[in-house]
Amino acid sequence: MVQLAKSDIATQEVLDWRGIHLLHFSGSTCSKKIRMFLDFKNIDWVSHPVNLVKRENNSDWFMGINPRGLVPVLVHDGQVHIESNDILDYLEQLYPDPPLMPAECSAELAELLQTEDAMHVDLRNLTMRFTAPSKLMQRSKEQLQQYENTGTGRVGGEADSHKAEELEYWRNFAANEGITEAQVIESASRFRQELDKLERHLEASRYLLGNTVSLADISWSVNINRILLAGYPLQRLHPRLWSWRQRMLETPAFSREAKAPFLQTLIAKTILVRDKLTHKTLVDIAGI
Ligand SMILES: N[C@@H](CCC(=O)N[C@@H](CS)C(=O)NCC(=O)O)C(=O)O
Repeated sequence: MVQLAKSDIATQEVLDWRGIHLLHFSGSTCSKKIRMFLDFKNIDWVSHPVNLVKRENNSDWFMGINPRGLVPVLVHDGQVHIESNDILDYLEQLYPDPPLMPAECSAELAELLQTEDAMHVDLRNLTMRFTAPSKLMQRSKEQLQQYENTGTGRVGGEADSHKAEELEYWRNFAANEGITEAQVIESASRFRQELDKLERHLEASRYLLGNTVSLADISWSVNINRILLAGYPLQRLHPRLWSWRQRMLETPAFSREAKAPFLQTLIAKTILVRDKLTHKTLVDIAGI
C-alpha cells in the first residue's frame, strides 16, 4: 500500500479534501483501472483531470501531491494514495460490495497484480512506439531537469528511488529518439510470455480467478486494450484472452473504458498505416 506521509506532500490543500477524489487522465491505463472500479461499484467521486499531454503532471501543484509526477492519485478524506493496484486494493477494502477480491485466491490475486505492475515499462514502450508520436513524447533536458527538481522527492516518508527510474527512462528515450526495435522485441516477448500464463488461467474459468470478475481482470484488461491498440495480435496468439476480453466488454463499466480517446486512436491508426508501408509494425518487428 503506497500512502503518502504528510511530509511528502507540498500541496497541502489536498489534506482538507473530503470524500473520494481522483486525479487522473482520460487516456492513462492506470487511471482507467480506477475509473472502471468506481463505475462498477457505483461510487460517487470527484474528478480532477490532469492533462499528461500538456505535462500538467509535472507542475509544481501536481508534483506537490504525487512527488513521482504520475497519475492516478486517490485522495480519500485527506489521505493521499498512489500506485493504481494499491489504490484498487485500498478501495476494495473500503467498498467490498460487490466483491472483486475472491478470498480463496488472495495469494494468486496479489501475484497477478504484481506481474501486471511489473509490465508497466513494457506497456509504456509499446504505447510510446505505436500509439503516440515519439517527437511529441520526447522530453527536453530542461523538462527533465524541472521534473528532477520539483516535489519533495519523498514517498511514504522516505527518499523515493522511483523518480530516478523515471528520469533514466526518459533520458534513454531522448537519446534513442524514441523506443528502439530491441525494446519492442523485448517488451512484446515479455507480454507474450505473461499472456500465455494468463491464457492458462482461463482454461477452466470465465475470468482470471474463477467465474466472477476480480481486480485482476480490471487491472489486466486495461493493458490488453492498450496493446491491441498498439497492434498486438491477441486473437491469434491468445484466443482465450480474446474471448475473455469480449466477456469483459459486456459489462458497461468496463466497456466504457475500453476505447481509447479519439485522438489516440487516430494517431495509432496513422502510425499503423505508416508502419505497414515500411514493414515495421509490432508484428513485423517482434516477429510474432
Ligand atoms: N505503477 C504506477 C504507474 C503510474 C504511471 O506510470 N502513470 C502514467 C499514466 S498510465 C503517467 O502518469 N505517466 C506520466 C508521465 O510519465 O509523465 C501505477 O500503477 O499507478
